[in-house]
Amino acid sequence: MSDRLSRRKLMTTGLVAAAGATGLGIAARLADRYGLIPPDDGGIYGVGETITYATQRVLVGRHSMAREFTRSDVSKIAPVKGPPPEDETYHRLLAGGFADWRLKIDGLVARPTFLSLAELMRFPSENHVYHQACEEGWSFIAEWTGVPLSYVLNLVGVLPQAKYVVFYGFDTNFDAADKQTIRGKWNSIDMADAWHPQTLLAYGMNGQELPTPHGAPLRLRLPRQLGGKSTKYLALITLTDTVKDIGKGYGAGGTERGFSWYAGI
Ligand SMILES: Nc1nc2c(c(=O)[nH]1)N[C@H]1C(S)=C(S)[C@@H](COP(=O)(O)O)O[C@H]1N2
Ligand SMILES: [Mo]
Repeated sequence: MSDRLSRRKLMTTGLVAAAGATGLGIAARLADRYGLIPPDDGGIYGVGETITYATQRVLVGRHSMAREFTRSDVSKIAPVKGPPPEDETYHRLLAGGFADWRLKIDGLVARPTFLSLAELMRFPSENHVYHQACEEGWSFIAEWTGVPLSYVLNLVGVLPQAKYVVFYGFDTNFDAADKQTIRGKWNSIDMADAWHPQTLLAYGMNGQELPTPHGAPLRLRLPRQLGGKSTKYLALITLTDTVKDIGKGYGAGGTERGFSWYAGI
């Protein structure tokens, strides 16, 4: 596939994803034109599945992948940004080896779910060696082990209206009754990044369990964006059609402090 053709395909895919909220019919027609109607289009999730399928298929292009390294490239030192949360619940769970920790997944999903670390570890796991860069200027290469976010999304069944996946770490008051008062380390990504094959829910780093300061028990790794988007110490993942009603409505805690929401590299 030529560069130009793959770029065009990518743009089309963006349109397909964007159409999710405004015109499912348009998305379906586009997907159809590109031969991306999946065999289960007539199934329960209908057009939603088509959008998912079309997005995944087209994005699995060489040009949209972050560079993968080998184990011998792993950096000797991995800096930390964002110390472990002070949250009491977090420290109780940490002391218990996270046996009682559950990842909650809710919002625009067919099956809201709680997953234990043991359950996540039983899912098909992947190792990725890629680069993580902080907006502060430092970076490192590490090997991450985990389950692709896409696997978990398929498990819970993403509803077609979903446009963003929102991640809340334990250093966020994510259970605030009033979403406007949410403060801390929450972030969101669009569905194209959510379905991307290199987007990982990581519980391992450099062949060990994920060290506490790097986000134990579970963190996001999103290699095509700056490290700040890779939320650590995960507690809750919510699928939503809008982020306007969360905090100041900019899509991330950091965005309220001046960082751009999209941090693609
Ligand atoms: N929950 C949470 N996630 C977070 C942060 C944080 O402070 N809290 N810091 C972010 C920033 S700015 C970066 S660069 C990376 C750092 O990851 P590391 O500590 O594993 O190097 O985590 C991101 N995820
Ligand atoms: Mo960062």
